Amino acid sequence: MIETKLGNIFLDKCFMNASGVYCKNLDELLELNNSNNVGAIISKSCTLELRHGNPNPIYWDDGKTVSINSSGLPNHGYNFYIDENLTSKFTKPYFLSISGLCIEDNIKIVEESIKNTQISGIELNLSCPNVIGKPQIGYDFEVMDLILLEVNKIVNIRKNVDKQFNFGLKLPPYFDFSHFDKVANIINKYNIDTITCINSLGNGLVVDYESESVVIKPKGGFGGIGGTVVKPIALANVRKFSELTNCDIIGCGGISNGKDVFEHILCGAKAVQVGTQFYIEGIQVFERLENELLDIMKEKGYNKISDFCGKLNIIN
Ligand code: RRO
Repeated sequence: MIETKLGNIFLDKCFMNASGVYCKNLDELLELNNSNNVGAIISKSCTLELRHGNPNPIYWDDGKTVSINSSGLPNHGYNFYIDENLTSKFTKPYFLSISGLCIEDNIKIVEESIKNTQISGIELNLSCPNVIGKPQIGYDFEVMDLILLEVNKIVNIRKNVDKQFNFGLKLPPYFDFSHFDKVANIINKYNIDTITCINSLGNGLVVDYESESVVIKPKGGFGGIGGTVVKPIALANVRKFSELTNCDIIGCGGISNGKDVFEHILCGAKAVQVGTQFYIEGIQVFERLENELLDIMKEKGYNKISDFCGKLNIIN
């Protein structure tokens, strides 16, 4: 009922974790792999070398509506995530999220990761908001074009022998039609299979009224915003990129119940990733979301995702 395809890769369920949430360590990745309700798994964004990330506290949420994080890209270094001793343990499609600190790092990580035939694809993260001194690539269109040109060449080496390999991007949220057009025009020059919309809304600020203080430590309290508050922005990005590109869209942002999943798919998402609500609720969230989505589909008379994917009604 809720199987889907991303590029040429089949997912028996349309649910994934959002990169960053419970996917840094082996036990976390295995828990995702062993869930009956998750269709594919993705790693924490990785860099060339191990990173400890920013000083605590790096995360805060209000239990549902808003989260803020400034994790600062903590990860074990890319070698950990492409090691065959790790990847051989996975029975689901496994995507490597890559967030190199410079173009050369991204190229090196992509070059090495395409050698591992157990990896189903990469999600190039162009939208980490939390590394001090490193602006989000997704907001610098010239650099974005340059990186995609180089990475696309390398990924094509693998794609030429393996049609099942996915090249995906994770984008920041855009807010202006001219930016949607510019980014889509860049993406359409390359052989990109998926776009994940959206990463957290960069550099928000949450204030604790009682203590008159920020709620996280790094960068004076600024961080990436997630939670249900970002859903309308996520839906707009899903919708726009599904209209402007031929990529399969992975919806991410503001999903806490089956209705949110349904809306993402209605706007054009072929799969969804769950971040804040996964962090709050743990692995059980995927079973609940699946049951809630199935109830909605039954009520509306839909048998499969393609029955309503992208079929948002417009008022004439
Ligand atoms: O690690 C982080 O601080 C982080 C990353 Br890489 C990202 O892509 N998005 C986010 O909200 N946090």
